[in-house]
Amino acid sequence: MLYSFLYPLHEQYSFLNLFQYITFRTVYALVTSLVVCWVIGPAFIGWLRQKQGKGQPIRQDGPPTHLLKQGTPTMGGLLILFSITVSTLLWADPTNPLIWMALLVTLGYGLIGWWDDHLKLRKRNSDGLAGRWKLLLQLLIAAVPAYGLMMLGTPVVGVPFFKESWNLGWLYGPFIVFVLIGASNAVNLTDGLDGLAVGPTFMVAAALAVVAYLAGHVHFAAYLFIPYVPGAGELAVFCGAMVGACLGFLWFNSYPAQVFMGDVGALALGGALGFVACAVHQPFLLAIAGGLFVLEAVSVIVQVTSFKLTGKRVFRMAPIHHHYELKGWPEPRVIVRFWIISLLLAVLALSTLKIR
Ligand code: 57M
Repeated sequence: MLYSFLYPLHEQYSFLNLFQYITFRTVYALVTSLVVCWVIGPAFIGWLRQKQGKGQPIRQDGPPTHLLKQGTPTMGGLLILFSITVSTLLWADPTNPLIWMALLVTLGYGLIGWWDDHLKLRKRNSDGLAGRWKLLLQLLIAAVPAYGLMMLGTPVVGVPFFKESWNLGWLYGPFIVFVLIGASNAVNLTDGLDGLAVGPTFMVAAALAVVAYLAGHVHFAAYLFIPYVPGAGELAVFCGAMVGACLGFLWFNSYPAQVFMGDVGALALGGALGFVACAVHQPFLLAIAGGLFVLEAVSVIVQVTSFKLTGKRVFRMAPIHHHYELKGWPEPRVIVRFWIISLLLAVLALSTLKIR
């Protein structure tokens, strides 16, 4: 919005020329969402705690250390979504359809998560929304940006380490839906320790901000042999807002957490990462940068499959972060070591832009 109102005045006030630069608006989108979290976070968390009473229902069959978390409020993801939305509307170009699709996915998946969290709190258990309804709603919401991206551009995706892109044709639509749902649920599964999901999320969002900027720049895209996506640069501003919101939430979610993000946050953030990756035509880069989320989801698939086929578990408990908890690693050690792996994967993902 500031771009639309202030940039046109740059002839009278030359410093407003800054607003044309995506890098400038990305940095201040990050600062804005971070400050919004700092300013309203304490009061909002106090309100959640007062409203939720016993807070997040803690499962009895989880790691014993988690029972100490009883009383921690959930749905802190509402703070993340509010700061992302305010900052994006302030700093991004509102005439760019990719921005509105990104907000649709983020807020739409957030709404699904809110309903799930609401049911858990109302029923005082960790069941929430039935898996089939959650999946159906995620699919219906994903279909809209999938159609939009199919209409906006060509169905090509970048392939790490190769100069050639793959043309998926009509398959790109269903592929986008798969990426959105997969990323959303992978982040959701990962959100099982204090800061474990929000840390890697800001790292992946920062990497995607760089990729979006490069993909939206005709010369950089040509130089790097990646698909040129007109208008993709604005998604760097959205990613900047995500990074700031995640850092701001981490301020309160770091161990020992004062608040959990809830499905309202986890599903939304995962959907947002999935959408940006597809919008810049680099979904495979997301699989690398978001490799921790992939690892967490795969650990569940392996565990459930093994148990169903052989009656034996591969891990002490899935997702894999619980396995290390039950091995005796203190929670902060699991969290920070997983962050280190996530940071390494984000950097490696960016390096693949040059290695091809
Ligand atoms: C999402 N939710 C956390 C919090 C957060 C199929 C199976 C793998 C599903 C999985 C599951 O239930 N996943 C749901 C993970 C929960 O966190 C809430 O949920 C939101 C995210 N969706 O924002 O509101 C608990 O995680 C802990 N937590 C923190 N700090 C945070 O910042 O400590 C969360 C955020 C919170 C809190 O304790 O209550 C969760 O873990 O449920 N199931 C599991 O993850 C369970 N694994 C399992 O059953 N494994 C089986 C089979 C099915 C694979 C096995 O290994 O044999 C574990 N989780 C729990 N108890 N809570 C183990 C049992």
